[in-house]
Amino acid sequence: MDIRFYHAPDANCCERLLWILDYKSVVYERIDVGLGDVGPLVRLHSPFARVPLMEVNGIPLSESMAMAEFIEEIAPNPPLQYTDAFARAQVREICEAINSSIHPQQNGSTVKYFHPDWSREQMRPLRANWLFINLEKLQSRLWQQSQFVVGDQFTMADIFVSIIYRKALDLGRVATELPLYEQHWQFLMSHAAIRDACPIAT
Ligand SMILES: N[C@@H](CCC(=O)N[C@@H](CS)C(=O)NCC(=O)O)C(=O)O
Repeated sequence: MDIRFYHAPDANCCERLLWILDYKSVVYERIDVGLGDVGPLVRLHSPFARVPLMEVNGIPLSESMAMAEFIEEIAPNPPLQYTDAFARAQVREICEAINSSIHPQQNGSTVKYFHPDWSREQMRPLRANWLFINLEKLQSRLWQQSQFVVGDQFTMADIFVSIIYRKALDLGRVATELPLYEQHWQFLMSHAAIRDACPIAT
């Protein structure tokens, strides 16, 4: 299978996928594009001209959640999902909370739509605050059985959660404001196989 992955720096949706691809040692070609200017191919095949975009045997696939589930199906080992149907739904619940309920409102192009005169620098406090208040709300649903986000294994939910947490820090929040997320991040980084595949490992 021929996989090309269009990636932009600082794009947390891309970081989710890089982590998944590398954790599973999937072979792919990475193509770097700009976050502000994604280039003609991404503009043509991604309905909202956003990254990530994947091409599988030349056929485009957008949306990071769809890509994450596709990769899980073609490369099930090491797993980033459970076999039990309800546990799988719980993993998706958290991924979708990040992907659908938290991430879109702070996206650069969304904020630009409502504040066309703002520079990227001016957007940072609003974006950071949105992430902070929603991560605070989400945390009651996390780490209920172990230090992993759902159940007792590393799953794609750990990846979605920790990547968006690190975005909140990039935008100006500090680790002491979200101590449970920081603890989770440090826990993940203490596992070599997890850390080595992480595109933003510290
Ligand atoms: N729901 C989409 C979101 C994609 C998305 O928002 N990508 C961001 C980077 S994380 C982007 O391309 N932002 C540039 C823009 O909004 O124009 C997915 O999960 O792939």
